[in-house]
Amino acid sequence: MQSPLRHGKAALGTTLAGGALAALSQAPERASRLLRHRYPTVAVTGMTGVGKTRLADRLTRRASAQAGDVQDVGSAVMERRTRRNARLRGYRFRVVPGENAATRLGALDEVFHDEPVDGVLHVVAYGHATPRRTAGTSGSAAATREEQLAAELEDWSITAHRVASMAVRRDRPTWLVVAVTKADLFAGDVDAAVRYYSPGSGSPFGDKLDELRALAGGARLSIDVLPVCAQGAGKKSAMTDKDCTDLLGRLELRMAQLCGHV
Ligand SMILES: Nc1nc2c(ncn2[C@@H]2O[C@H](COP(=O)(O)OP(=O)(O)O)[C@@H](O)[C@H]2O)c(=O)[nH]1
Ligand SMILES: [Mg+2]
Repeated sequence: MQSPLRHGKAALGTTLAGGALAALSQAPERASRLLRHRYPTVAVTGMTGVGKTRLADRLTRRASAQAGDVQDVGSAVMERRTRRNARLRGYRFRVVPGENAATRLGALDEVFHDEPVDGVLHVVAYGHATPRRTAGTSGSAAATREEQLAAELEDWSITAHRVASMAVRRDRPTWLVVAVTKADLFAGDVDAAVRYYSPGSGSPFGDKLDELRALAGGARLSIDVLPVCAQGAGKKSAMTDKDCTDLLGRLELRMAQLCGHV
């Protein structure tokens, strides 16, 4: 072995360089951990027309298109929205395109596998999804509420599978919030709607959630079901603007708790 004294200078140089390199290579890792802590990523899932874009826009305080402007329903690209607050905390939302989009599978891969999100906001509308306007089709494509509920269930089966495999792969818990939106359209039925989407309720959707929890393991996955309304309640609605704002506030508070922001 060579004497450390004789090569003192060189050895010192190497140590310094090594230390600096190590610090540099750790920096992105640390920065991404900090970013994840302050700006957790949230996948916004759900079938086309349930109100994902509108809800993500409300949650990020982004001015949204006016009610009735449905050109965007069924957007084919993954929409990215970031919410920031004054304390440098917020969320990075990833709105996954609904079932008709060719880009859906890639988007699902991205949020549940390639860059796994911290939490999932799954949007449902109690059978009130707005039908997508398909070019070249005339007349109403209105599906019955039963058909819509069946479609929501089918859509959820696919997403639930992805959520389960993400949850079992990671060491920290995943959260899922089922956002039952468009509550203004069923203002008198909100409790029944929340029950329908709740684990242990015995409903078809509840059964799927029970399956998911069994697959993922209860401690790895938290599930909340919250009613919400992302659009000013109409004149005919039994729900006021204030009711909607309150519901949105409850959803925001719960998400902040789940992300450790409060
Ligand atoms: N009444 C009511 N309509 C809503 C609500 N949220 C969204 N919508 C409407 O539902 C349609 C679909 O919403 P959008 O966010 O584009 O759905 P997405 O396809 O899931 O992104 C749009 O016409 C919205 O104006 C809501 O809370 N209440
Ligand atoms: Mg959309």
